Amino acid sequence: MIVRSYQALKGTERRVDSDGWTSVRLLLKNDGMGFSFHITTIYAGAELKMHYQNHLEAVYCISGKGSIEDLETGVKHEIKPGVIYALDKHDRHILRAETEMTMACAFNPPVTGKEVHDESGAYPADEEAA
Ligand code: 9YT
Repeated sequence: MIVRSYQALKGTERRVDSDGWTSVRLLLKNDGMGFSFHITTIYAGAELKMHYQNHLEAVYCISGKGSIEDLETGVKHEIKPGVIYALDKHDRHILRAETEMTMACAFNPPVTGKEVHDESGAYPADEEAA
């Protein structure tokens, strides 16, 4: 069994900071769960264009308010506490935070913790998993 605390991990290398967001990775690939699990804070006013070509991601909004735009269709959805979005088609999207948002995110395949977004807003495929 793995038991961990967000409070304990947020001051360690499991916290990753980037433009407009910070994320604490509570579960990573080497935990062997088949997915990774992150608590991500999106800063107020952030506009994040992303395209996870190598991963599926589900994101549940715990707090805050914003929107997600599907860049294939142009459709926008309101994101608020209780709403989940799942990028089941590796959907190109823009996440906009009106206020600071706290999100719980699961990635399949799991991220290793070393990834950074490339210019297309993707994380690279895990070479070891191929
Ligand atoms: C909501 C979202 O996808 N934000 C980007 C960061 C990502 N959740 C991560 O790497 O933890």
